[in-house]
Amino acid sequence: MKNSTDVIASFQRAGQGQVFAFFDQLAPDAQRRLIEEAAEIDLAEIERLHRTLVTGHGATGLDLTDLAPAPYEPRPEHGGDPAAWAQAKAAGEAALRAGRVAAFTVAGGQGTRLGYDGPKGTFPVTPIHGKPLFQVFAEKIRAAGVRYGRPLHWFIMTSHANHAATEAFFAGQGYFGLDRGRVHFFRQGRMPAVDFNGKILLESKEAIALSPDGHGGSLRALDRSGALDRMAAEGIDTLSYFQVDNPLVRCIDPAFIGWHVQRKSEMSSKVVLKAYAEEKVGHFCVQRGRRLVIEYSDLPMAQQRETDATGRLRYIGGSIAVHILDRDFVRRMARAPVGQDQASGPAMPFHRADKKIPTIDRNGAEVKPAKANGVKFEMFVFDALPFARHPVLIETLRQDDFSPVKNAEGLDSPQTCRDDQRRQFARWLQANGAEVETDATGLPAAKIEVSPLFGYDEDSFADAWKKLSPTPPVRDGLDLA
Ligand code: UD2
Repeated sequence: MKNSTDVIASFQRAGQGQVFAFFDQLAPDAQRRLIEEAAEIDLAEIERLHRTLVTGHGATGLDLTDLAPAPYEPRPEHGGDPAAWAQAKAAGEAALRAGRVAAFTVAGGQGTRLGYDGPKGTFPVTPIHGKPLFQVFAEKIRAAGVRYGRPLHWFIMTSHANHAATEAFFAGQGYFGLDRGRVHFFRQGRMPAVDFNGKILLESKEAIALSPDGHGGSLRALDRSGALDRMAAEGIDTLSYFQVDNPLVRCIDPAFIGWHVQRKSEMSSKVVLKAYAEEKVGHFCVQRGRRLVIEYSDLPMAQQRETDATGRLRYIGGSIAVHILDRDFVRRMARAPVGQDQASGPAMPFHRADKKIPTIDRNGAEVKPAKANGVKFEMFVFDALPFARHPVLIETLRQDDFSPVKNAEGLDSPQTCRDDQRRQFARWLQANGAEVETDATGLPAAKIEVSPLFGYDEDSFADAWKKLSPTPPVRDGLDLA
């Protein structure tokens, strides 16, 4: 543990002495914890963020000049070259057989919108069995390991709030049949909230108001936790990145991996065509030759609604937060100074969010603010894209890759996600000659669930289905374990 006198002195020098205002009243244990929390904080970074983001001009510090929609590789269905896609797939399969690829899930978020208490990855999602999100990914990763003859490593980023519960969940479920030695959990970093004068806020007399540093913090966390060293030792140079809330994702996608490795890309992303102008996804843009993602909340609505001569949205390429990252690129980004603006160098910017932050007043009494009283800082992983060499953007079909669970009801809810899984199972079955009755949206009448261990994408499904003799009828429901 760091020397408490030194830590306190450094805070006082930085004008942050208020963090220790009640230190003398605390029990030794609480003092130790507060010092540990304080020692996590990079005071120079907080000072810089306050100067640039809190008191700086412009709320976001974001440069929206010279923006244009980013070009991407269209799918063969939309005019892409089928031979190039086939070549990419073969290259990805070779990388998987060579053991160069690992899966990476960011699972540090709180799941607040869903109103679910517990790590989001433990939320049940499949239509018949209600398998939790983590199980769906675990089974896809396990099945891909079998298919390519190389069991995959899986890195999972948690937060301080859900780390222990996540680990306990996996242990309790026997790691869903994965080799325990190939599942790696690590915590993301935290950032303190500050008031509008840049003063670090206390949550209580003995705790700083700390919160997760955003999924962009995953790059630093991969480095700090030793995950990158482990990857290097295992001969892994390619990380397949996806979010915990999206069970439809092809978390191990040979074509995507292939585009990435063939082009020697440092970061690649999947593009989904936006369904409507206001859809809440990031936008792939190009700015003075660099690819970047502008979040829906940052791109002016007039621009989001712009159409071309054919009436199609101009900013049509949406980010569904599915990326491939090169190991050395992650290291480079993780070690670059952060918090500057994008133009000034290889640095991930922070984003500012004004929030109501529960805190205490000068006398130590609780304050539950009715309006925003401070600022939280978060990094977004897609902000690494402008710094990547040879970035590749490929189109994917929403139905194959994206149906997140975000809200308890309505859009992106457990119901819409279960329906999308059922539509996918029905399509796989129909593509292989099975008779499946569906409505106009492709939703099957029968209850269907396909375990990823049976088939986790159209290829693996087709191979497994062919081996069934006779193939089972679907009319009264189908449960392929
Ligand atoms: C994200 C993207 C959006 C779109 C959408 C697709 C941002 C800002 N926006 O929106 O453009 O791609 O996803 O679904 O990213 N997480 C952490 N640590 C954190 C914060 C988040 O691990 O500190 C994880 C979280 O567990 C989840 C993912 O990141 O897996 C996305 O987080 P979110 O729900 O805040 O993202 P959302 O829906 O605003």
